[in-house]
Amino acid sequence: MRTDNLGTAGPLSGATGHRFAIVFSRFNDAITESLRDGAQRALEEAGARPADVEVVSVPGAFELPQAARSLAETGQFDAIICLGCVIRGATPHFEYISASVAHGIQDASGGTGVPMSFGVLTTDSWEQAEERAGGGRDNKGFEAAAAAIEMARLFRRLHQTRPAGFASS
Ligand code: INI
Repeated sequence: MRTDNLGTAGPLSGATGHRFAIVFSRFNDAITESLRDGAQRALEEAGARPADVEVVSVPGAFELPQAARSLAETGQFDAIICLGCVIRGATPHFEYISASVAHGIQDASGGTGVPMSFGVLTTDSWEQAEERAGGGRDNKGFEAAAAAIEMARLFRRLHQTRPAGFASS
């Protein structure tokens, strides 16, 4: 079966009854606001209730892991969607910021046990960023939300499933 980038063939589903946080950075806001909109579209398509979606912003991508960890530690969210945009030409710190954001999000997720998806664009140019933040299903915010929904569902199932013969006390 042919699938799109999301690994799915039809509309998104399965978000109802889960709580999500979207954290997006305001640096390069024309791009990151489109990523946020893409993530919100995906959550809505998948049936998430608006009251179950918290949206917060941080100054730049570097701050994403700190906010994502803090959101996870509230215990209120089944998954966290992290969105940002780092453009190579715009900073000599491109490699540092990109790597620290990726590792920071991974550490925050591993440390808290709350799935976090990576919707941070790391591009060579503004044009490349725009291509990934359009109005379609290939918007990287949309894709990051789809991944978060899948992980939220998976984690709930795994945490509800006890191995055969597991003695409950
Ligand atoms: N933050 C971004 O999100 N994208 C960038 O391209 C960027 N550049 O070019 O520097 C950027 N810098 C800010 C950084 O993320 C922090 O907010 C800042 O260093 C304060 O901690």
